[in-house]
Amino acid sequence: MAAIEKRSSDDWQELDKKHYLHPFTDHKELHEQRSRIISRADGVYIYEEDGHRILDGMSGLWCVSAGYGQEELVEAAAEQMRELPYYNSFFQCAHPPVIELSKMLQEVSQPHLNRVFYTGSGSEANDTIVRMVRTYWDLMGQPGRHTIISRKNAYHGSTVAGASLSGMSAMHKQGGLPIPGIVHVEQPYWFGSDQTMSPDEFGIAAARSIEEKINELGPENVGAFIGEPIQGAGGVIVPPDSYWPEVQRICDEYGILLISDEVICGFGRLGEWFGADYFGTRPDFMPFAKGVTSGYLPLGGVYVSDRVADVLIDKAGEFAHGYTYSGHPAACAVAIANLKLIQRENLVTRIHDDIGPYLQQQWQKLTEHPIVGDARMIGLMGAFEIVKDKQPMQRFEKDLHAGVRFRDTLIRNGALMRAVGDTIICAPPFVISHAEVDDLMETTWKALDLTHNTLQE
Ligand code: PXG
Repeated sequence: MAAIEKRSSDDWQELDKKHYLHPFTDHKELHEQRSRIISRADGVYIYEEDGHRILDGMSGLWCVSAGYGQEELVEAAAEQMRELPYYNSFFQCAHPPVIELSKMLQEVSQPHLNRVFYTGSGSEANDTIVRMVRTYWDLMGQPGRHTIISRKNAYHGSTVAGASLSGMSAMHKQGGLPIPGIVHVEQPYWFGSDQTMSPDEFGIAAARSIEEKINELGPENVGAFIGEPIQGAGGVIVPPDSYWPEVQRICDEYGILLISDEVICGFGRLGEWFGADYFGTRPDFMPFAKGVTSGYLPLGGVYVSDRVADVLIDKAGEFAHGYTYSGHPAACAVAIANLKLIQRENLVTRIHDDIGPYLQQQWQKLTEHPIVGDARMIGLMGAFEIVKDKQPMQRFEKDLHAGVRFRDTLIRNGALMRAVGDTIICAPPFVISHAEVDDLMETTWKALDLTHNTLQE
């Protein structure tokens, strides 16, 4: 028997209004319009209740790497739920899926990342890290080192610690954040700067803002630096080449732990297994979520380096932290099936050598459009900037909502990307075909032309 009744779009929208509080949503605005009811999906396409087909250029919320309708992921969950739907790893217990997954995760990561702690989400992973960083330094006899440096416009989650690590002022205003001991420095967003420096000079300057903060606070008070290899939710901010090597140098010089937030970049998105591999950093922690299960079930976690894990294991006694769903067996089984699929189909190499370059080449051409000022794409993670003038660069007036206009036009024409202000971001499923890339780009050009026309009215 189906668990969910059949209802019309109107009925769903009405019930939604009455009973459902959405994440990151202005409900007044939502209720004046109507929610978009997505009722099924296959491959790279999602379908609205009325049958309208949309190419999902965001992989859900950056997570459906393997695409929709992968039977082996569905089967892995069903089989595991029949065998053992739930058991925990508290009180000296474990189960095969969580152990097997931990071994597989170690095999795809850098050699010093041998241990994994599980959570239900990326936010919980970052909460875990805040406690681990501070506990590590306590155990090392340096309890002053409780401050964690993050960046403006970063996104690290919505829990109290996750939102504090995030560098978004709108989030900090709600709920009295950030919590003490979390500070924010400059992001490496060259296009958003006054562009007086070369990108590489700007990258060094952005990294040096970390060093300045360390010296301002005193190195004995700083425990860690956290950054997304490429900032995702903030607008796919690709740092200049000079940035990450300089950040690594600073962390090494001051003995500060490096946290590479791999919730979006991890598991192949950039054509390498992790963003840290792409940029050549050696993190002490890697929070992950999303792509580990291709979003089919919720699972997150933290890779912990030997440097930190050895101390926690030897000296912490009981680390009093954990979740009911840490290492949920069905989620772990889906993650195992997902990693096997990515490996068998060589999806990471495919992004590196084939579909990545194919999309990147067409993406770059978008700068030939009169309202596109910059286009960037690494692996299958990209953005372009909608601008009024290119030289000197000038944005459209804010109240024209150029980004949202483009996004809505694009969706009406059958493809989906997200607007972060007038920055348009894109991260399609790894399985997207060449023909589907052509389809995505054709729809993008069409929506750009239509948006351009309405902006001139
Ligand atoms: N770190 C990073 C880098 C993320 O992108 C999280 C942590 C938190 O993960 P959870 O699983 O708790 O959501 C994220 C999540 C957007 C958007 O609009 C991005 C995320 C979540 C929701 C919306 O781009 N990223």
